[in-house]
Amino acid sequence: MLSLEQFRDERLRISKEELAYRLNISTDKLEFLEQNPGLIDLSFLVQLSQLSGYSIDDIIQFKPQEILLLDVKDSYSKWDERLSQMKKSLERATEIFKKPKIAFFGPSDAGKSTLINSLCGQKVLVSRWTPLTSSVVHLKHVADKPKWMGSDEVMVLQEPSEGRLDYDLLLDEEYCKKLKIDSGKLEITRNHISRDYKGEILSKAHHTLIFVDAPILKTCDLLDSPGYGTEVKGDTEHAKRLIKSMDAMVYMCQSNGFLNKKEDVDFFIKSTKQLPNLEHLFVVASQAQLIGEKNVPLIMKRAISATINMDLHQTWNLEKEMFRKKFSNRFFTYSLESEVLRSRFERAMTNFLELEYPELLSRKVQQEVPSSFFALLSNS
Ligand SMILES: Nc1nc2c(ncn2[C@@H]2O[C@H](COP(=O)(O)OP(=O)(O)OP(=O)(O)O)[C@@H](O)[C@H]2O)c(=O)[nH]1
Ligand SMILES: [Mg+2]
Repeated sequence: MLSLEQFRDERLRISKEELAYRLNISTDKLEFLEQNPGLIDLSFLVQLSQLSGYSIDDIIQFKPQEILLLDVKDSYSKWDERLSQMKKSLERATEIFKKPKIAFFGPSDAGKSTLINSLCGQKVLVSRWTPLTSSVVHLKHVADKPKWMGSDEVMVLQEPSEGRLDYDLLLDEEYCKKLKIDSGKLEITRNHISRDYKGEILSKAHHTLIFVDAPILKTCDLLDSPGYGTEVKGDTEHAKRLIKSMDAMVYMCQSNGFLNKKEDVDFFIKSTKQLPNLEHLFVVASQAQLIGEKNVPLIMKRAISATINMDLHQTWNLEKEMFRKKFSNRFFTYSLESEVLRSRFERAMTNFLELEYPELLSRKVQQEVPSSFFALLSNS
């Protein structure tokens, strides 16, 4: 049916009033005909044809323009979802992919600070006979230093008044500024991490962060602890606090008294139990030059049987024999003087840092972040 109104709008492109004027009829009449096209007569059509230049056929067969639609699929909303999934996966993977925190424990004078210095290839920590280290000292690679620390190399923190220090917030500006008691160049550590010659603790420091340019720190954080079992109760407390936050542990005890005191065995067992994985344990008989190479098997055998009797195998759900084998493999010696006495430890530590730990993390990422990026990126 003829749609006069659309014909006027789309073909003639003139207003109702103008067409009415040209047809010499009233606007009301035209409006009436537009609304009732069945009442349009032939003479009206002839008049309209003359006026518009369109044939009557054209006018009658006029079809209003349809509004077309190009049906395009929305390929963006699926990307919104994929990108937010990728963001979540990336956040989780970043959380998992953290360098291990390797904590050093052991009685005073075991040689913890000395070993950390030799792993770093520089004398970052003070070491000497008599109880020395007085706060947890946390070595991180210089590239990990947050910009807001400026040219400072060291940040000394107090424990929060409530709860424990949160290791995940150690580089957070607001968190650190609340707990900071000092910061500056490496020299300031003298005032905070060591006792004086009378054994007095000089500072309220609980945790001292030092940023050092040492290759090993690209693969891990190293945490020195005060020797436990000193007269100072705080020292043992520092050590206990650290145990809860570590990923791997180096337990050190002098070779000439290697795990032969009840106090050492007790501390060793308690702290070892916190480890998620037996392969993250290094038990080191230090200053092994004091006993000599030929006595190593003897002290190892004695230390292993002193510690293995305590049902430790249950901690890692291992059958007793398998546990004995794996556990015995975690015992090492160390000596500054003798390459033979330190090479097995150095190889195991290198292997742990270069291969074992990164592989463990990548397995964890694959388990916990199942939708791999490549699957998310594929266009299907
Ligand atoms: N000759 C020799 N001396 C060592 C070796 N390891 C440690 N020492 C010495 O043992 C003493 C104690 O070493 P530290 O590294 O201070 O011991 P620590 O375990 O950090 O002691 P605290 O901080 O008191 O808990 C220092 O005089 C070191 O030089 C070693 O392999 N060979
Ligand atoms: Mg020390």
